[in-house]
Amino acid sequence: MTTHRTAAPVEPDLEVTPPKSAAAGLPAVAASLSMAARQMGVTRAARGLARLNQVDGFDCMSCAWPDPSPEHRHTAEFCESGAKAVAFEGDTRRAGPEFFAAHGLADLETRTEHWMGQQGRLTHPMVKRDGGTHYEPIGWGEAFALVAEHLNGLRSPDEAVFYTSGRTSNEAAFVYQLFSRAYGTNNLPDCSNMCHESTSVGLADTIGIGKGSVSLDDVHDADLIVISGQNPGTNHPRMLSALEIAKRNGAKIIAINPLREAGLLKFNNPQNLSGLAGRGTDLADHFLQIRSDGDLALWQALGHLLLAKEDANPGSVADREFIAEHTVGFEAWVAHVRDVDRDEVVAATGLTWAEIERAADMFASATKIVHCWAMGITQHRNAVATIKEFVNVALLQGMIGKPGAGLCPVRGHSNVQGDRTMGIWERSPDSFLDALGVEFGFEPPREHGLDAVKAVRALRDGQASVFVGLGGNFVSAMPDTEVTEAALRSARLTVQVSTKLNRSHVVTGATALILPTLGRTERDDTGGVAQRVTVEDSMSAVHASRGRLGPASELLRSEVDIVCALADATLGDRHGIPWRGFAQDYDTIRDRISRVVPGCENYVLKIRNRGGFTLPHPPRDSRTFPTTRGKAVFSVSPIAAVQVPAGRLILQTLRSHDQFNTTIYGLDDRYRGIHAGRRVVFISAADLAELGLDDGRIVDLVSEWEDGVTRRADGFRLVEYSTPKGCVAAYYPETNPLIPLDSVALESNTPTSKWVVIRMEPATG
Ligand SMILES: Nc1nc2c(c(=O)[nH]1)N[C@H]1C(S)=C(S)[C@@H](COP(=O)(O)OP(=O)(O)OC[C@H]3O[C@@H](n4cnc5c(=O)[nH]c(N)nc54)[C@H](O)[C@@H]3O)O[C@H]1N2
Ligand SMILES: Nc1nc2c(c(=O)[nH]1)N[C@H]1C(S)=C(S)[C@@H](COP(=O)(O)OP(=O)(O)OC[C@H]3O[C@@H](n4cnc5c(=O)[nH]c(N)nc54)[C@H](O)[C@@H]3O)O[C@H]1N2
Ligand SMILES: [Mo]
Repeated sequence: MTTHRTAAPVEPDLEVTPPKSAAAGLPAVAASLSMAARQMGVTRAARGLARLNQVDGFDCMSCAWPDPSPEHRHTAEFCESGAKAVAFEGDTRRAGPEFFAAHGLADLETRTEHWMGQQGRLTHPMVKRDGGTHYEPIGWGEAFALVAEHLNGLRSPDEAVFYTSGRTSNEAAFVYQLFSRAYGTNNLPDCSNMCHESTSVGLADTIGIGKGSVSLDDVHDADLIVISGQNPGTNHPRMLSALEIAKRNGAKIIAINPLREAGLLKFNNPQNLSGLAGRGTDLADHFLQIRSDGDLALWQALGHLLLAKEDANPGSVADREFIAEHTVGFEAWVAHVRDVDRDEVVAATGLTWAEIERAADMFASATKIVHCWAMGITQHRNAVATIKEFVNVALLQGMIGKPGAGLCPVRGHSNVQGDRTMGIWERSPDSFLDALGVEFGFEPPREHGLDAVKAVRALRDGQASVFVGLGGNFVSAMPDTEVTEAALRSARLTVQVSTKLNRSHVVTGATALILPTLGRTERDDTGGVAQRVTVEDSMSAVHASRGRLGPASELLRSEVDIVCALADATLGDRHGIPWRGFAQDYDTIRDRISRVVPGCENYVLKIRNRGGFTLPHPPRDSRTFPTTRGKAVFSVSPIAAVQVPAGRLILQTLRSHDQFNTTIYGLDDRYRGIHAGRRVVFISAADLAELGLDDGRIVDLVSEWEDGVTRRADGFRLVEYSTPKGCVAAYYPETNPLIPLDSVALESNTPTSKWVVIRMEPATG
């Protein structure tokens, strides 16, 4: 039996206070301004924040929540998280050649993500040569040639992996996927594979398009908003403003979550006086404190109860006309949910039947329902089935393609949805590849490429040997840290296009490159003209983004420029693609996008509109469902509750209030009452009693998996917290070593970051 173990840094100042029951308000304003001013200096911070999410400014990189229409924007259209993201990028410190001379890889390996993020912006292209102990400076030209030499030396293009994180602009994403396919591979994994892939799969199968069906106005106008598996107070704070408007318009909110997150309970809007004074808006009218992964059972029970109401009073709940005209599979679904076993539902959800009935009553009396969800749903083994169940209930009530109603998966990275639209997808459909081939005169590869999990396996097994990361922090974001790290170390070349130092620069292939890039806040004068880029938000709205701050170093190049230079060095004039021309004028890329990407016709002109344009979405626009059957599909899924062995707990891994994914801004989680530390496990009083453990005890976490490997993460402090019995929570990425690479969601292959079976042992350290 193998054991994987991670070291446990000590956190002597860790302090725990009671959790908060409201989000935002004055502390949020203070926190955002102080971090910005500290890292950027006061003037630069003021200039940066003033341009955030404004019509002629840059798009906030902290999440994909949409901006209000131009006439409804505040002068300060940002939140605490956005301000932190701007401050982190606007850092006045620099990690240049002297830094890397002073810190060899052996030293950097011992550092935390928090420390690495505090070393400042990357300024120079750097190389770690085969056998080298340090990164050293390298010229841009030599760096590009080095990548080209490796790529052109591979036996097959499929031995290269081109990863993308969701911050990349549409233009950079488009040329990147073009480069990968012109080179010869569909190996285009992205952060979506770890994030909303289950949504994309579940929605594409049932409504024919893997994107949400609402606009911001729909959220404002809904009379019931359901929020499943999401912590908006921390991860999408601007969503709270939309919820506040909806509440004022009379909406009710149901929140479904194992944790009573502050941002689901109450919002003190810092943009208005009553919010600042702490007299905020109550949010959830009904809170369902569900057990981990109980959602599939819950939604089948809701379907069951709604059908019973419909039987008792025909026409009161079901939208018969919609069902008849636009859907298939209704009868089979009805037969399935009629039989739902109450005891099974109660056991799987941990809720009382009365609580579920109350929720069903709220559904039955609502006429416009918006349903939002995020990682608490997508990162489970049964995620795709759960999302299909969301669709079933929405179809029953005809809640797709009508004002004030619809499905609202809330995306994470600010342009993760746009990247997918631009072809960052290991399984792009033939229609997209056909259009690409016609536009550029070559035959794109057709075989599906590697997703994120398969990419790690391919590297591990020696089937891939070059890894290029366009942003992100693949090593820390992926599960099974030890396996992922060994996989990356076995590569011949790893390349990271980045703004700041992270673990993926330290865990490298034999040769490694850091290619430093402009961030979204910075002026991009590539080709001697002021360039702008475009992005797409969670509601399919596309708009321009333009940075104004001076670049962190004169050596920085834009992502578009870097990708085009890599392609030019690797492919030269193979296929006659004008890489250099693309980098000189991004309008020439947009012109190509307009002919390849559906819905982007006249792209150059459309993005010049104030506020941009919205991509077509057939179910939303005309109740047309482009599935293989030509209609929306009801699906039947068995409730597959997993039995957890005695003494074991289900661990979910989530974000603190002071982090952006693997970027750790600070060591506090204000709303949950954690200060100066991150190695904590939230656990119920009932579990503490049953396990004979006390709040404050330090334990080691051990996960067990069918491969016989024991995975460990040591030294976590127990924190008694309101969470269902059997369900515990801890932060990512510290807990990623516990998640087996093969523990993935069915169909979407997304790592089950919210479902890890663990046991606890008294700390050994
Ligand atoms: N400030 C900040 N903003 C961010 C990010 C960030 O790290 N920091 N990350 C961005 C990215 S990439 C993403 S994807 C989003 C992530 O946004 P979220 O999805 O809000 O992020 P998580 O912290 O993973 O929170 C998951 C939530 O799901 C709940 N949950 C866990 N398991 C279950 C379950 O089985 N059922 C239900 N119903 N709920 C469950 C958890 O208690 C938690 O409240 O945020 C984006 N925005
Ligand atoms: N256990 C566990 N694991 C998870 C999750 C979880 O909930 N639990 N969530 C998953 C999710 S939802 C996601 S989306 C992934 C995130 O996976 P990634 O997107 O790969 O990771 P990030 O931490 O967002 O990447 C941060 C790095 O991006 C770089 N960067 C920042 N801005 C820019 C830019 O403008 N350009 C470029 N080129 N680089 C930039 C910086 O160097 C920074 O260090 O993690 C996943 N992993
Ligand atoms: Mo994400």
